[in-house]
Amino acid sequence: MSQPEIWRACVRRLGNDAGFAASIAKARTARTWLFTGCGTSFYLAEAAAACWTLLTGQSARALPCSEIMLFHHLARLADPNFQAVVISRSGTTSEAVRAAEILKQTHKVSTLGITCAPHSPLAKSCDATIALPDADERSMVMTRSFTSMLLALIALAAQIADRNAVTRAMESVAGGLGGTIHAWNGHIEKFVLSRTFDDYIYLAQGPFFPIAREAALKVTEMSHSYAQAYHALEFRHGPKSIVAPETCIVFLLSETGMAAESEVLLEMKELGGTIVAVCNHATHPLRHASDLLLELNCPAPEVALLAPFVVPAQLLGYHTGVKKGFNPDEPKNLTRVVILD
Ligand code: F1P
Repeated sequence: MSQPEIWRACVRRLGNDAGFAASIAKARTARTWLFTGCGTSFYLAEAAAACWTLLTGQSARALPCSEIMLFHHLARLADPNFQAVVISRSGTTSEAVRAAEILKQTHKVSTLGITCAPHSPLAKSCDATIALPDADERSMVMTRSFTSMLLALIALAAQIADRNAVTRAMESVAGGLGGTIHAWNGHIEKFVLSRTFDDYIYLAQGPFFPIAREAALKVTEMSHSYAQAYHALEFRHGPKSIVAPETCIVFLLSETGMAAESEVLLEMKELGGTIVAVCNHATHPLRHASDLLLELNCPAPEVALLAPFVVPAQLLGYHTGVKKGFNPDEPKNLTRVVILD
């Protein structure tokens, strides 16, 4: 619930952040980007890579840190003007620190760290680091740390690409979420208490697909439920066989793909699924077909919507976990950081 003000604080802090300034200078010469992290931070890497390409036109991709450790030839790290971004809330995840060291020492790749822990092993390993300590959370589960680090990377891409409308949007999405998060929380709590689901499906396209993957992970971590993410139009090609009233199907609707994604939504409603629609501006068919409609109504470029669009999943996971008698902040089998021997 603190995300609106934390986003404002983090975006304002970037203006005086030495790591941010160093990253802008570095980024002006880079041509190929690799974003990497683990778990939630890997999905953050995927979302950041998509935004990077959309905003700067440069080649950007994402890999889990483990792939840099185990299959670094597949990662094509020898491209000229190569820049790596290593993402880790704790800055101590073994795979993230090892990946940063392999990139820098073995492959001589320039490394930028993004973390909520300024004095962490990751910060020590990288050439430059953007640290957002205000965004850290006590919970084992990443919520505001995910969205704040994502917004910081979108702000960096916008600076490099001189996309001032996106830079300005960082404040407006904080205001947009601030104006609706309490209503969303109430609607989602009521929705969760009035229904029981066997399965949770998140559907999205383009830069929203990594957000769907993070959303599914939130529901799994916080409520010990099985959740999956697919590209919206891919869902027709087999996975839709699972659809039933006990299937909660959440659409994270882009503006670019709204028409095609809405067709899938209407088809899944016809199949009897329970439909949740997350969008910026709803159409009449969406209002009619959705069992729960969460509309942001924020005048912002599409890439600035990624952070607020993950918040409904955080709230759905939280209320579902509480309803099932779990502590959403301490998921079963999970530790706050994965440390390997
Ligand atoms: C990465 C991570 C989290 C996960 C859990 C264990 O942490 O895998 O994504 O939710 O907390 O650690 P970090 O490298 O971003 O600190």
